[in-house]
Amino acid sequence: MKLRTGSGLLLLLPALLVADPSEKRTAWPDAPSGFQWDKLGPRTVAIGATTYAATRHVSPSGSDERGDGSAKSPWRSVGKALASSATEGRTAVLVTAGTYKEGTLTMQPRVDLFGGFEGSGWTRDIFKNPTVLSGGGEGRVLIGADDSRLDGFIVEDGVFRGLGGGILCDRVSPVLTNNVFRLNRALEPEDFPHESDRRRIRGHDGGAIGLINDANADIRHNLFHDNETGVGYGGAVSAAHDCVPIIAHNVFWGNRAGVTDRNETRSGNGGAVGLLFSSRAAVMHNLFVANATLGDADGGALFMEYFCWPDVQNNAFVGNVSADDGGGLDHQKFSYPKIRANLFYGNHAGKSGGGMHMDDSAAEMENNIFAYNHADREGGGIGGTHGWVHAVNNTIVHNSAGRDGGGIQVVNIKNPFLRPTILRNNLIALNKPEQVILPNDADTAYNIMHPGGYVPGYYNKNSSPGFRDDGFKLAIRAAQADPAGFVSKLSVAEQLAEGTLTGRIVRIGDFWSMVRANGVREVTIWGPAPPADATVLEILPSFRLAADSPAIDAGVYPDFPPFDIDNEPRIFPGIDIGADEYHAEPVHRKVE
Ligand SMILES: [Ca+2]
Ligand SMILES: [Ca+2]
Repeated sequence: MKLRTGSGLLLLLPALLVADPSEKRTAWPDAPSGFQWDKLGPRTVAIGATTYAATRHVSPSGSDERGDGSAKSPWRSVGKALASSATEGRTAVLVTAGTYKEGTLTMQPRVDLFGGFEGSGWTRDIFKNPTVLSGGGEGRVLIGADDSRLDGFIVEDGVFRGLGGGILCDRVSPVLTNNVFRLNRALEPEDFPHESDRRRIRGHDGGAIGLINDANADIRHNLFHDNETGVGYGGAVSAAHDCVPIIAHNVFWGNRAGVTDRNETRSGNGGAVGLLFSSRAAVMHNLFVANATLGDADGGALFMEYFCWPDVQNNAFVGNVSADDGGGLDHQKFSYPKIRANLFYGNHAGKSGGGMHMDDSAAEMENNIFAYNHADREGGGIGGTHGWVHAVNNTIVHNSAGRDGGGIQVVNIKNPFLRPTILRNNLIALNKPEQVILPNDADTAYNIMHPGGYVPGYYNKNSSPGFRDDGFKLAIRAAQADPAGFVSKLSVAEQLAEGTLTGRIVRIGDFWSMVRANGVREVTIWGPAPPADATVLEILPSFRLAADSPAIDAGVYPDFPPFDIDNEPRIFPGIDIGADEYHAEPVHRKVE
């Protein structure tokens, strides 16, 4: 087990304890709580000059033969800089705008690569100076190393018939920050048995990033879009065999798994991220939009199976699609995710679990909001087969299913050793065709279910939820896509209070997104250009409570999460039902 922490104390703990995500919080002392949507995606960061014993320079106008790696006489290739690092201390390699197609680059320990420079004054802006490492559609772009960093690059067109189309990390843990990973592909195995009637056959995982064997990469502030697996898990990122990565503050948009699984063997699970075999990621503060699984596979955005126990916290899963189960998230085969304070809006499953699904697996869920998710068969918000869930203080509203359980549908026939599902203090309302379908032994009490209180269980109330009326529509006057920032600026007719809409989930027809920022008559949303004929921008309700909501102070179950979805405190007695604790004045807890 490798450690990234600077804390000497942790080194004394047994390896098993260090692998627990709660230990990761200790190892990551600035791990933020509460939503942090203003910190999403790539940013231009300053480089600590004193950190480095040597600084090397690379530019398309430089020369590997005549240059010396100085600012005045840079090298031409990144490969030359990687081969010429200082013998002691760290080396920073500064790279100017341009496209570098050098075959597969192997990162080196103690060498940090920084893109986004211009070559006259060597100032940095990763959006103005796009610095592209290209696989040219012919090979993998990078191989990772320990104690190394890749920051401010565009990694594109890596195509490899194996694990990790963009970058492979086999038992190494680089820092990958502020990059764009796009159009990378892990191709299906040469001899993949398409004609087999077996399902879940191992393919090649990780369209952009493949982590394997204790690879504990730090993956933060990146943008992943349009990466794919042919047949394999994790259209953008995969982690298998005891990996403990941080996956935080990233945008995952339009990544797909299983795109060549033509006979639907269900072998490409996890449209954006796939975790396998005891991999316990911290998946936090990410935005997942429009990711998909094909080939009858599960987990439109995030999938895990075989003893994966990640922290899944403060993410937004929006408009993701699975061919089969779990439109937003699916956990299987004795995984045990802790799913806290996430938004699940508008995800779609071809079978069960529009927002989330479980299969032979269990989860702790608190402070999540599930809204507008749909399953073609059962479990519009949450679906489960042979699973268990402990769900406290969630808000599950306006979800729908083709058959049963508009809000929640969980069955368990074959795993009698899993405890009966437990629901407490949840606000489950306005789902169709009904709020919940649960086994008779499910333990439900002290929830609001509306309309139609669930009969088995005690003290479930049937009262209207009383949400704040904060959904509204804006008339779009003009739209301007900014491909470098992967956002679009929408001019709107109405006058807005500046800076009030960041993090709000929006919909333009079938196009889902999130607000990045807003001015008085302008809304910037994430993603590629919205539909050209769009006229209405729908700001969807936040499902926080109104001052007169019957959910306020109605929670009587004492084992509740001490903070709400916004990290505002809950104080017993008088806690509220659902994900939001009502405060007349919003409590802004500043986490330092
Ligand atoms: Ca209260
Ligand atoms: Ca609140």
